[in-house]
Amino acid sequence: MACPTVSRRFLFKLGALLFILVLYVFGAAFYSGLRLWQRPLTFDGDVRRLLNRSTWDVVDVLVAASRLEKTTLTLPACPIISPHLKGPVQVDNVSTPSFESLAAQHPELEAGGLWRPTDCRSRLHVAIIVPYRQREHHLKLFLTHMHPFLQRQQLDYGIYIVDQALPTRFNRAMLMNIGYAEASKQANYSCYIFHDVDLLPEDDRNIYSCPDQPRHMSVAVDKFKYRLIYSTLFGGVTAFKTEHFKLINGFSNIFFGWGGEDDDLRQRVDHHHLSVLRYPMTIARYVMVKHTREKLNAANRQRVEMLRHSKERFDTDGLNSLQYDLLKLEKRPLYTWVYAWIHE
Ligand SMILES: [Mn+2]
Repeated sequence: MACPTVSRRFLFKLGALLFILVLYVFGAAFYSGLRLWQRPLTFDGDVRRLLNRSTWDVVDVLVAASRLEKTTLTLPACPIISPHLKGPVQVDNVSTPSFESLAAQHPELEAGGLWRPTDCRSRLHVAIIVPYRQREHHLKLFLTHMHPFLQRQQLDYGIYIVDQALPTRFNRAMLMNIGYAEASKQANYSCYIFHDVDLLPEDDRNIYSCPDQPRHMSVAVDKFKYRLIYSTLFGGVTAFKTEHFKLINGFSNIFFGWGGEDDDLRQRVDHHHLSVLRYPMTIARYVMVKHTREKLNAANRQRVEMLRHSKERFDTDGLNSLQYDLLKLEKRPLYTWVYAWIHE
């Protein structure tokens, strides 16, 4: 008679335990804000973000992993060399489509100007950071050119336009830092490309990736007759692995107006015993869209003097001292708009 009683009690306990466990799992998933029923999850965004957390979020990870979009897990890795590359490409630096018509031409983009291949798993997760102010014409040319360019390279990428509010002087370097800070909150990028808005790459074999050392991308620019104007040049377009950008404490924040900040960045790279890679000049070619220098971007006359003391500031001036007011972050159809106020 004792036997069935014990086993019934045991079953009851087991049932209660299972019930609590199920409640726990669903509660955890609900509390963590996982809106599992709203959209398919992605490995890069959701699961990586969850993996960065700790404690009972392990449950979330398991739940999320089970809900992963089939495509992201079962897709084969993209080939090392994209089959869609064309080599030298025509650069259109004249036409001015409206943002609306441009957006209509790119239904493949996710809001915020994000994209990833659908037929293979990209090897590269790249944020393109573009400092910007009142250069609408340039921005249109840039977006027209860059989306197809980056897609041919089969990148998993996002374009971040970092717009400095008026009326302080333009601070290209600080906008780069802000772009890095904001983009890294959006996704776990492993590679950052810091890109002037007026430079358009002429050859898609110039892969927008981040190798084992920082890379200077804009080696040969038409404005400078496709010559490197000095050997340590590090302006225009540069590529950094996330860990390297952190290591050098990002850009300096104190260069207002034109010039100097790129040389300071180069000094940071050298100081940390990193080297600078470059693609061959035949590939790393760029068109620079013509423009005049804006009033609020006049040459910084102190830049030579400032550069003399760069080294003293590397540890205290950069990502770790970055201060700005984020006025707006908007996921527009063709790019993520980061609108920031900088104190001068
Ligand atoms: Mn320029």
